[in-house]
Amino acid sequence: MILRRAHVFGLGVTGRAAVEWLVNDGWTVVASDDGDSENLRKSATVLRALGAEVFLGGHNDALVRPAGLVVLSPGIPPLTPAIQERVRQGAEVIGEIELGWRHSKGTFAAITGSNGKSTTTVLLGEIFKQSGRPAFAVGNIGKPLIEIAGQTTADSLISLELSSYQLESIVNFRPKVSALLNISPDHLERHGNLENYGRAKARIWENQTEADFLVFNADDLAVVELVANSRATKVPFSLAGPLTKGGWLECDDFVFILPDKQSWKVSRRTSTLPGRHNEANLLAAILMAKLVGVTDEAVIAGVEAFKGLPHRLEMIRQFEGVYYINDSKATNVDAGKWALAATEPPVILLAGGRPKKGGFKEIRDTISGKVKMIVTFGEAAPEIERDLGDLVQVIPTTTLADALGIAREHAVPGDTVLLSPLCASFDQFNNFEHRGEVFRQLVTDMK
Ligand code: UMA
Ligand code: ADP
Repeated sequence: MILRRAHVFGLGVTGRAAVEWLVNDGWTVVASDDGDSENLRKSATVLRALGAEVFLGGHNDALVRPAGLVVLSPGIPPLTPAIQERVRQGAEVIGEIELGWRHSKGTFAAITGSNGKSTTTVLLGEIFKQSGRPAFAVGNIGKPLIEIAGQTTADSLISLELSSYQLESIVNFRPKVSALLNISPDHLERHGNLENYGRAKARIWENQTEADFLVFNADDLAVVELVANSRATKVPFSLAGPLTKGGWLECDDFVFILPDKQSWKVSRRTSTLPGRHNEANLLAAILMAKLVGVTDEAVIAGVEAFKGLPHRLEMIRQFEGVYYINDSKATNVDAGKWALAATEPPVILLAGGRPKKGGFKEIRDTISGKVKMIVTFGEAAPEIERDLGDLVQVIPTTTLADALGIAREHAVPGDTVLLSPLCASFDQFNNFEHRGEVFRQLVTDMK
């Protein structure tokens, strides 16, 4: 018999939601976190009041408490020694997604990829909402699945964003429809190499059968290779040209042929989302909606209603003839490439932050002819200059405010100043939202 005792690792957004759910479900809960900040202490007080036992500053003290179930936060790698100790003790180790899945009802549409996940997840959530059925958009976008598990019913539609971290700790998770949008290098610090990263992403269809669907990007060779081994019914999408089935763009229409041979067209103009990359996101979301039986009317209403997320190619302001765009969510090189492709030249690119493994050379082709200057900030400044400095003028600065100041000095009417940092934000900001908010404020305050 599994002891009704659980150990939750990590007390961020995920851990807190998991502790709350477990306590309410009658479990005896111990929780631990390596950190010991003011915020964590506040969370610990709240969770202790609910009845959980909480340890900060390390996991070891919690390990002496018995636990049959371990629930991981996505940021904690499963090979962490304390978790391996729990495995040795005989505990079942699962991530919060698996916990949420086991205790939810309804139909799951799960989305992964290196870029476009949040946009596609929220867009699909909007379409689901228009269907009139109980609809949710959750997961890596910032809302743990377990938080809404208790509200789901058999007719619920759940749009779920999944990161490679979250997929590492699933067990039986099986969505009705999964989607792999693209694969480009990201999170190699955690996964070691691109192959392991791809393998983690591929777990999204691990438990699917032919009765389920896998929507995938047929233009992305790494994706095509990965999906070859899936048992699910495969439904491709492409921006490159017509397919025999799936979804593609033809002139100004999205065209769909579903596995049941049903075909359908939607005008590209139904959506105001900018750029080619968003056409891929639209194809994926519409296919997923159709595959779970959402009506054409609800799809169109959802696509029309969705105006994009903040920090993704978000136009902040036109000032003195110069456009200022916030794409703070571009935390890797591939996202920046697509952002540049969607932006009218000449562009002054603001890039920097904490660099990821792999360097910046991948963006060279997109820089040429489009970017008139790069202004760098944060830790990545020297690496960006090394990889791109021969192509275009690179001006190093320290902070985002400095970088914006320099960009403004050099911008002339018709230019676009694009914050698409190509890097993580953690050297100078709490997260990409914080970086984007700071940029928005700086731009809004310009006089
Ligand atoms: N911690 C440890 N030991 C460790 C690592 C972390 O104790 O070795 C503790 C930290 O001290 C912290 C807590 O774990 O208190 C944080 O847990 P977490 O990193 O899992 O973060 P959460 O707040 O639970 O947020 C997570 C996702 N974060 C990560 O995957 C890093 C959020 O995605 C997600 O929105 C949220 O769950 C809800 O599902 C963020 C993200 O950056 C936005 N994701 C990456 C991405 O999109 O690229 C994958
Ligand atoms: P994710 O949740 O995967 O990080 P987002 O929808 O938040 O994806 O978008 C992140 C960044 O990637 C944005 O800066 C955006 O410009 C870019 N982007 C969005 N969709 C795609 C796509 N399909 N392919 C490549 N880049 C994309």
